[in-house]
Formats: sequence, C-alpha cells, structure tokens
Amino acid sequence: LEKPAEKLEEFDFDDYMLSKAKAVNAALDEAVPLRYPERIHASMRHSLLAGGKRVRPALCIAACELVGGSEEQAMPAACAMEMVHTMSLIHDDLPCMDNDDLRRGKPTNHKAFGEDTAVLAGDALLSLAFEHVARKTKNVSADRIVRAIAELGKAVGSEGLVAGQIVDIASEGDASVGLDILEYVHIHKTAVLLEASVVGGALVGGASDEEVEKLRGYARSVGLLFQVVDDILDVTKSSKELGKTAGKDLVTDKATYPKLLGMEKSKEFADELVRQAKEQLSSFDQQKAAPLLGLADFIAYRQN
Ligand code: GRG
Repeated sequence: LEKPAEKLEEFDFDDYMLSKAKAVNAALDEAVPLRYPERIHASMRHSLLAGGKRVRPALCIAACELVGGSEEQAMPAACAMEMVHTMSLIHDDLPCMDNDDLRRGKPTNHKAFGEDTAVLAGDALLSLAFEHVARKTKNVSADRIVRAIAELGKAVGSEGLVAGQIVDIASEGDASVGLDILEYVHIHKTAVLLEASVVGGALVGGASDEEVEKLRGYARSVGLLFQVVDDILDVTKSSKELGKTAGKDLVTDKATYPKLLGMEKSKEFADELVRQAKEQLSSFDQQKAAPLLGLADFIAYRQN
C-alpha cells in the first residue's frame, strides 16, 4: 500500500519557526551593522535585534516557498516587514503615543536612547526597509519587486498602520466605540502588515494572480485573528496577574472584542477566523501549505 501523501512527512512547526527566526535574525544583523554614526545604528539595532516572534518574516518566507519560491528570494522582503514592524513599535512606545517603558523585555528605544534618537531610529528603519527590498532582492523580476514594494508602502501609510493609529488615538476614551471602529483599528494597525508580508512573499516567489488573492484572503483572516486573540489574552493574562476574574480589559475604557462581544462570542469569532484562513489554503498542496496552516494555529493558540 502507498502511504497517503500527507502522512509522508510530519511537519515540525516549532523547528520551522526556530530555523526561520535564526535565518532572519542573521540577515537583520547583517542589514544594520554598527557603523558610523554609531548612536543611530545602536538605537536601530537595540529594537530590531531585541527578540520578537518574527511572525511577519515567517509569513513572508512561508508564502514565497508555498508558491515555489525560495527563502533566499523572500529574505530581503521578510527583513523589510520586520523593520517596518519594529519602527511602528518604536513610535508606538513614544511618550506622545503610548508612553511605554518596556518592549520585548527591554527598555523601549526612547528610554534607552532618548526621544530624539528614537524618532530618528524609526525613520531610518522605515527608509531602510524600502531600500533593502529594492537593492537586495535577487533572482526576482523587477516588476514583482515593485509590486511587493507597493504592497508594503500601502500597508505603512495613511491607508495602513498610520490610519489604524490615528483612528485608535481619536477613539481613546470614547465609550461609544463599537465593533466597526474596533475592527477598523485592528485591520489597519495589524492585519495590513501581515497582508503585505504574505502577499509580498507570494509576489517575489512567483505566485499567479489567483494564488496572490487566495493568500491575501488568508492574511486578512489571520491578521484580524491576531488582534482578537490579543484582546482575549489581555483579559486572561491580567486576570491571572490580578488573581481575579476581571482583567485589565474590563477595568479600562479601551474597546476590545471581549468587552463588546463577551468572551464566549470572541472565542467563537476567533475560531471562525482560523477556519476562514485555512479555507483560503484548501486549493494548495496541503503538505506545502503546512507552514502557513501552522502559522494560523500558532497565531490562534499562542500564549503571548
Ligand atoms: C508606520 C510611519 C508609521 C508610523 C507608525 C505607531 C504607529 C504608526 C502605528 C502603530 C502600529 C502598532 C504598534 C500596531 C500593533 C501591532 C502589534 C500587533 C504588535 C505586536 O506584534 P507581535 O506580537 O510582537 O508580533 P513581537 O514583539 O513578537 O514582534
């Protein structure tokens, strides 16, 4: 008897994520050497090499490999996604935004280097992201590189991260914020960059238009899922910390899914989003889709 194809190889997701994170960390280290002027490069490296799950680069590489491309083709785009993500975290932590002291277990960039340097480090990472994809992507047609860059540009600007952040700021403390605004903020602050990561990876990997659109659908579901789960974790984590049933989410006026939908419905919504994400991958070879299927589960069932 022939073994069914899906049984041929057991996919080790943890091993996959570890090996991709290691390769991405090495590429990021090389992309930002500690050269003159040392202060700005030290500041960029402080945040860029501070750990982090490297979900965006993993999505980018996995999408590229799924459509027949290689890790090498995707790596510059994968690094660019992490550079943009890191810059958004640096700016998000600033005193004029969330005013946070800690990020990825280390002092935030402005705490370590001062606000002036932190703003510049974010700007430099944003600019480097685009230069890096344009200059370092190899064995991919110029047309595909330009399309990937356009995806990234859209994800960053006033139709992307910036849009999510400005609406988030405007709705702070507004008790009337409903599901529509909450979803808008989550889609723009989080899902758009996950979408650019997946679609960018697919484009440099040689995906057909049909494959790109299926992967875009996958990324949109996974992007919203990321935030719904984040909201759920906020409640469960702070409940544990407080040792009571009411978490941080329930005692602040920030709109979240558990607050607007209730915990049970939020979990049902998350389950539905995982299902939708996986459905978008059903026409691909399931063995080859294992990393993206695993990433959907990882985002859904993670603990932080
Ligand atoms: C992009 C020009 C420009 C400005 C930034 C501040 C801002 C505008 C946008 C905020 C974006 C933001 C901080 C969104 C939250 C994203 C998010 C889900 C962060 C957590 O991501 P993880 O869990 O973190 O992947 P790690 O540390 O694992 O990488």
